Amino acid sequence: MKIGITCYPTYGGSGVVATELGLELAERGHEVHFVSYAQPFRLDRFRERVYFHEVEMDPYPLFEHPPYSVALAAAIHDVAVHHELDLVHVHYAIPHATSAWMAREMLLPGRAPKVVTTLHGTDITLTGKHPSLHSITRFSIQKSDGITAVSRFLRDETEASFGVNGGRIQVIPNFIDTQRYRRDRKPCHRATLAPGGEKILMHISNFRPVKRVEEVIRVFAGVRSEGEARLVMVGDGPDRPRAQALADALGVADDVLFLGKHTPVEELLACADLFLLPSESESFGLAALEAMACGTPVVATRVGGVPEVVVDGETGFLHDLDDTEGMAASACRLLGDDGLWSRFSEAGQRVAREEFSAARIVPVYESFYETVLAGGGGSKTHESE
Ligand code: GMT
Repeated sequence: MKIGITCYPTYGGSGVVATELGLELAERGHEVHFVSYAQPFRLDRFRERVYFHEVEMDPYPLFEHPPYSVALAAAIHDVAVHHELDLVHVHYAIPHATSAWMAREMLLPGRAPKVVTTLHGTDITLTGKHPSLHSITRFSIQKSDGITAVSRFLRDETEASFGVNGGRIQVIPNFIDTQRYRRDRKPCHRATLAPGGEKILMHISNFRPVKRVEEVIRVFAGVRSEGEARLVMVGDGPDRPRAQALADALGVADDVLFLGKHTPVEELLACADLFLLPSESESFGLAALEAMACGTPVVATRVGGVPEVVVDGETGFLHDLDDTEGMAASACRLLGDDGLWSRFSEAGQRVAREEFSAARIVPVYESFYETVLAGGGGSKTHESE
């Protein structure tokens, strides 16, 4: 197949999944064309059958807000024509599903690629719900030839918030390359991250409010009050200064390392003892899956699709949103009991391997594409009017 992929190229789960999917599809013999405003950050070296098309934007002074959605539609259209794409797979509904719909409308039905939209999370739970975007988000999702969501939670949310028939949405969970994400990676950075042999807690995110990075610091302060430990914060975003200030205020700043954006994350996760994810909302929690694959147990909030990934009491512990003390207690329990920790670590690796490996999930996308190309996928031309 010839497949176009559009995603956000920046640090974030949907871009990671889109890029890894594209690379896996290319490995399996498909021709893959990424279309975005910048090179996706994990598209870091030459691969056979993989192409990148940058969306051109003319910074004309009249454009206080340059029309990216339209430029993207034109770029998808042009790539579809020149490379005879069979299908365009967009990740994150806004504005990608809208741009793909416009590109498809520009072509005659026989020459237009099918459009598959994967819903990732905040496009449904946050940004798409805003009154200014709700109707166009709904319309664009409905107009897709195929729709997937990364968890059952997100499928149900899409049905509830946008009135999209859940039967039209195929749940395809996120996946992981279990050859890359594993415990026994060398070299190990433990000695650098925790020179005194302390236990290592880790958090990775884009430090946006939904991730509650201050809660990460509070949970760590609870753990630190019980014994020696270090917290490694990976990523960057608007709440980083707040988290740093709180670490100072709680007297734990010397044991908190803010690394900033860092890839590959697997070499850090493989030497962590615990992963903290106290998000307010999380459609899936790819970072938790990455941690599990690296044998790092997870302490997280019981929100959204997280229970579909982290098995409570087996690969991690889940808590209510404001249960800071409970999360700290669970962390201490895991860190203080080597036998328990090993069981959780092994279970996490097994679940990642058996349920979320690329080898298992990528063929599900391929067969979904085939269904959509054969006219399935449940496209309803006028359903949204
Ligand atoms: O919120 C983020 O971290 C970024 C966002 C994205 O779209 O890039 O993440 C969402 O998609 C990820 C990949 O499917 C999921 O693992 C995250 O749970 C989801 N984030 C939220 O739902 C808040």
